[in-house]
Amino acid sequence: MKDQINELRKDALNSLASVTSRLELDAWRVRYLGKKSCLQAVLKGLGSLPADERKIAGAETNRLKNELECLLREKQAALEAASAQSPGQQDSLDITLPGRPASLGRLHPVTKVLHEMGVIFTSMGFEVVEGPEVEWDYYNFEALNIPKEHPARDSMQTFWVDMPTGEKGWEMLLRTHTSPMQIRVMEKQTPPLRIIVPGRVFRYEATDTTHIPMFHQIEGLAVDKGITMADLKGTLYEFSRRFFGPERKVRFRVDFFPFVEPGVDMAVECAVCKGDGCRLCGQSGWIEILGAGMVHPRVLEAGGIDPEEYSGFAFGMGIERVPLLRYGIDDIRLFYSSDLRFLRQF
Ligand code: 2NM
Repeated sequence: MKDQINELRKDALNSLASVTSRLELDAWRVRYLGKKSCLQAVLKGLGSLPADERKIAGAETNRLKNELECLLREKQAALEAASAQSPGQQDSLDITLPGRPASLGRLHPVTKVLHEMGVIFTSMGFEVVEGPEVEWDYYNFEALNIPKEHPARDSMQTFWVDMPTGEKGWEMLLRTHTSPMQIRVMEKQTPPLRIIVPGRVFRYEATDTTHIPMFHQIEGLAVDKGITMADLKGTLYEFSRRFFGPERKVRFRVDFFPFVEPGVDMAVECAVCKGDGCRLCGQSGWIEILGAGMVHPRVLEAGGIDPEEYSGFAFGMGIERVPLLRYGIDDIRLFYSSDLRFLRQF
C-alpha cells in the first residue's frame, strides 16, 4: 500500500512538472484529485485492509491528498503570475473576441469642398497649383494692381512679417488671397494656361460668427489668345451646375476688383427659399459665392504676358462660405474649434 502511494506521488509530481497552462492543470487535477482519480481508488481500497494497516494507509493517503492540493494551488498561482507578465500567452488571450473598432479620422468639411471643386475644375482642363503662404508685398498687392496707396489695401487687413533686413520694397506678409501664385505662374509659363490655386489665406480681423483670421480660397485663372467674358460665364455656369446642381439659377452682376476689368460677382439662387427671400440670403433670394472678371492688362503685364496678344479671365471664392451655406452652419468658428461633435457630422 505504501509503495502504491509513493508511486502515485512520484507520478503526480512528474506529470505536474510538465504542466504549462491552466487547461493542462485542470486535466491534471481531474486525473490526480478528481472523483475517478487513482487517489480515490486507493481510498476506496482501504476498506478491505486489516484495521491497523487501514489506519496507517488512510493517514498516508490523506497526506498525499493535502500535498497534491497544495501543489495545485501553487501551480495555479504560478501560471496566473506568468500570464499576467506576458498577456500574449495562449490561454490568457481569447482570439475569438471581436476586436475594438479602430477610430478612423475623416476629411475636414473644408478639405472635402476643396477636393470636390478640384475634381470639377481639373475635368475642365485646369491644373491645381499651390504657392507660399508667406509672400512678398509685390506679389500679394503690387503686381495685382494694388499699389501702396490703393484703398483696397484697407479692406485687406494684413499680417505683416518682420524681415531681418527691413529693406524698403521687400516687405513680407501672410498672403491675403491666393492670387500671388497666379502672378508667379504667369511669370514662369507661357499661355495657354489654366490653373486653380486652392489654399489658406490670412486677414488681420477680429473674430466673430462670420470672420476668422485664417480661411481658405480657391482662385482660377485662364489665359490664352481670344479669351472672352463668354468663356468666363461658360466655365462658371458649368461649375455651378456640377457643384450646386442643374436646377440652381446663376446671376452675374458688375462688381469691382482691382485686378480685373470688367469685374463681376456671381450669385446662385438661395437653396432655402428658392429665390423668394429669407433670413439666410438677406431677403434677396440670391447668395453671392464668387468674384471674377477679365484679368486687368496691368496684371497680365506684371506676369510678363502681352495684353495686346493675350487675354484671360480669373475668379476667386472663399471656401468656408460654401459648407456654411450648404449645411446651414451659423458660426464659422466651428470649423476650427476641433470639436469632434461638430466635425463628425460631415
Ligand atoms: C477674385 C475676384 C476676381 C483673381 C484675379 C487673379 C489674377 F491673379 F489672375 F489676377 N487671381 N484671382 C480674382 C478675380 C479673384 O476673388 C474674389
